[in-house]
Amino acid sequence: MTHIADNTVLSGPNAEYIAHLYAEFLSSPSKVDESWRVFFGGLDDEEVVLLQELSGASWTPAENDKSGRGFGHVPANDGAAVKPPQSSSGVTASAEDLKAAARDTVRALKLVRAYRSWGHRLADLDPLGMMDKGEYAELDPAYYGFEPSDLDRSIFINGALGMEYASINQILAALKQTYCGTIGVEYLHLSDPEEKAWVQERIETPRNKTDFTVEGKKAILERITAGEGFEQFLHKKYPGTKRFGIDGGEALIPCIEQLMKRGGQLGLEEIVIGMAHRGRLNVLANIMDKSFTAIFAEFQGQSSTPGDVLGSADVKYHLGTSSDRDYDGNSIHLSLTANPSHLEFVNPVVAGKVRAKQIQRGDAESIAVLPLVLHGDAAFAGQGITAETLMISELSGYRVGGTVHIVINNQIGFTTMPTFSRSGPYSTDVAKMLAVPIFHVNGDDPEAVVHVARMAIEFRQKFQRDVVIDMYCYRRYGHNEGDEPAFTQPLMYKKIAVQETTRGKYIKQLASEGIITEAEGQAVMDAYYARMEEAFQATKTFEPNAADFLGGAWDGMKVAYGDARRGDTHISVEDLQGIGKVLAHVPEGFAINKKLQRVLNAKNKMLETGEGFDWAMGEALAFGSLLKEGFAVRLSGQDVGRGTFSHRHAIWRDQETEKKYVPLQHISPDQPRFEAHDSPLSEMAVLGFEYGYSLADPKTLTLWEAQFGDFANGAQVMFDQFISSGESKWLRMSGLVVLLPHGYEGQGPEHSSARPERFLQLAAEDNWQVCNCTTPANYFHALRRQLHRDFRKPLVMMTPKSLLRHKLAVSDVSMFTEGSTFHRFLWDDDKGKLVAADKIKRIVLCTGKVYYDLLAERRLREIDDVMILRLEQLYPFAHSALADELTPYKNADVIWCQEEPENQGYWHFVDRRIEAVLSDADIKAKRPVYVGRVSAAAPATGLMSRHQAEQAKLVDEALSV
Ligand SMILES: Cc1ncc(C[n+]2csc(CCOP(=O)(O)OP(=O)(O)O)c2C)c(N)n1
Ligand SMILES: [Mg+2]
Repeated sequence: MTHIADNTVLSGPNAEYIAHLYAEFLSSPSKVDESWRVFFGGLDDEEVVLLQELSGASWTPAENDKSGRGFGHVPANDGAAVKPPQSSSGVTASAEDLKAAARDTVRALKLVRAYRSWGHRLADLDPLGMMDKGEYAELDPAYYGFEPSDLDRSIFINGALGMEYASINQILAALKQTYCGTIGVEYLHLSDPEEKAWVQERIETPRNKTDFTVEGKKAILERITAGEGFEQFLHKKYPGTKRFGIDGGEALIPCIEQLMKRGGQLGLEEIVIGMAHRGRLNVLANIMDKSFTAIFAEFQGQSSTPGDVLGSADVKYHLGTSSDRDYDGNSIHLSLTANPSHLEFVNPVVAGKVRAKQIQRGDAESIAVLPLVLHGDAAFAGQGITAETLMISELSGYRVGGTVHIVINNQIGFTTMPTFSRSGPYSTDVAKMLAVPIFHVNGDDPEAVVHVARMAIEFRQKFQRDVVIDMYCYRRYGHNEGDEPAFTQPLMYKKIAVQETTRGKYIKQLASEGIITEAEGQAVMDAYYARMEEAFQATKTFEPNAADFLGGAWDGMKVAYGDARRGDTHISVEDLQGIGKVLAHVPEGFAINKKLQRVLNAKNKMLETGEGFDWAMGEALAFGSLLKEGFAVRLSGQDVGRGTFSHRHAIWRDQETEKKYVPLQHISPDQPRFEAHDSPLSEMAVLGFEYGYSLADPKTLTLWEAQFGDFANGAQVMFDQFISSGESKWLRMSGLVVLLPHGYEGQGPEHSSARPERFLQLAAEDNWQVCNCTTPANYFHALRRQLHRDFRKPLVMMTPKSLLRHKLAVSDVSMFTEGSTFHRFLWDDDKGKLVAADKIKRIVLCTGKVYYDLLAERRLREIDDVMILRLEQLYPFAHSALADELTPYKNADVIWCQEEPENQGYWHFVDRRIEAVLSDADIKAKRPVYVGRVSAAAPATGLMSRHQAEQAKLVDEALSV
């Protein structure tokens, strides 16, 4: 290869000249001489692109460019033959020199690109030095044809890495510093050119390093000392007690500290943190400022909340809390979300909370409130909820302006090594789906960790997108501190046993830099220890503060009380008419769908006659009236805008333009938000998000609707671990409404049952409400009741399918207005036509749609001595009201009739409860008798004929005394 003495040979004009020749070559190869033809013909696609970039011209493909390489436009040359431009020294470069230079340049740039792509694979990420990095030919200059003798030659690289010219050796040094030090950056997968350029510039210019001031370095030391000191203190005082220590990953503490500090400078005011077990106590103490004394008291088995607080309490590494931190005058409010043991499931809950807080603050840019989620390496890679939560992060209904993720990558999951934990090289690979930067960093280089944290928060605040920090570290002890890790990882733990702590290493580094002496480093620890020792002594006289409960947005709320709990939920006739008009009004110029117009006509008829209000109208009136009263409404789930069963029509589409119109956004000029979001096809993340939203905002009616009720089991963890038990475990209320379409209508095993038995089995200690309403008005009151009481309880509502359009399942205007309210059970519609109470032979207790089947059949058979009573609310069970109701029917037998198989539905839940009611009511029947489908493995048959036969049989049995 030719050596080129004049290193300006491929400066701008020459590059442009070559590009020009190339364009000529493409339009007709014969336009350039043979040697150029050979040269150009030998370029691969990447080299062509590099050449194009090099010329600085923005070229558009010419018509005669058949190459598909986008290289057609010939730079203007006034038609004159193109001459090689002169170099700055006045020498005209020879064609051979130019070719050699061009070849050098494109190959050097290919090397640069390879490092940008793959350099992270050679980065020094593992503090234990055990990671197998592999070998990558593309990262070796020889791969591009550079011989050892070529390595010092100056090459034009057009500003890459901040250099115009550099030798391969210089280029390699810069690349290794930037991409293969203790930080590995994955960013070439970013699809937004501005974001990609920002990251590149941000890492390449300073060679991916911050030169910390002496103060900065001391602050980092102080924070890793806190991280280490806290764990060591607990290790000594409470040996063998589970704490899921951060030992080995102490750099987490300065990492979060930097996010807060830099974030505060960039407009951050609040952080909602979600995290796993690992390091949770340390974060509570060193980030959230939870008092050492309270933490130590918990280690001694005491509660850190006062004894009069109800609830089951939870283990110390799960509870939520909040606090305020101050940085250079920027105050940051922190709240740590309570989480269950189930790893990663807190992620969407955090996002939902953040969304609610952003709306409360009017933080439209998502600058003020940040979700910060910490993960374990195994959990992040393994749990599907990670992907689901990432997937919803950029959707308009669920955006929170980017989450900062920190993976505490201790290179192990319990006893499982990374090779068995994931298919890809990194535990963070799933995050690539978002095309956001991923910073891998060696946790034993705390300065690198802090540098990365700074870039991460800058990226998030600038672009409002997720960003991932993957902090490689190790786990000094077993999975918990009582475990023996050498059973399974003997070699790793031999290494860890002799591994000096991050803090120890950093003190040595600072000493070698002349910043502190080792003794001064120790003094930082001694001071921290003294504070903890003092706090430890104080546990003897520890009195817990008032529980962190019902503050802020929850001010004025109480622990639930009372029996009927109706709330004041009726509305005035004027309001009903006013809201109804808005719901049926088509704005000027809006091309309404013809079928929808018929639905609106029906609504108008309801308003005119005051009769026949259907389910959708009842719901819309509930939403509209709440909006009118100043409560926001947020509904999300699959296809909720139209409604799975085409009944809701909360969002209309202009038939010409597809423009959206949302009637409930036009209730009054100053109304709060009405949001209806068609969710992605996820149950878990979306339900978790809405639950989180409801935790942060008691003034918004927050609803999640399943497409069919049975799909709710795809979100089972949310029901079990959060919604049903959150208040008891963590003292966190939620007024979330869950709508679950349910009913036996011959649609087969998968679309009949919302599995009410599951929700009833979870019902205890007043944890939630489980309802199955049969009238639009009762549904209306149930929804409004969610906000018209001074406590919040989740509501799980079985909702109808065929009843959406059933002639009898309607309400009239009086059922919404003065004097109306929610009813926990509903009387027989034909009560007045039945025989006197003491002559009634049978009471059929039931819930839901089967009531209408029973009513129709009884009318057909003209039976007048069987009364049907509907339970509209299964839990809390209206024991005394039902006893009062049944008392007059002294001579009746009592059956429970359900459509569901005996092992499913409500029977096992109501059986003993009804028995107790009968005993209190002192009537002849001592026990209810079951009528319904026989026990079955699947919820329903897939055969219509069998379904109908079963249904007819159970109705017949229920009515045959
Ligand atoms: C969903 C779920 N499955 C299983 C477990 C049991 N478990 C607790 S910790 C753990 C290992 C987690 O590994 P990693 O995510 O790497 O975190 P680390 O403990 O290493 O910090 C497992 C499997 C759990 N908590 N949650
Ligand atoms: Mg791990």
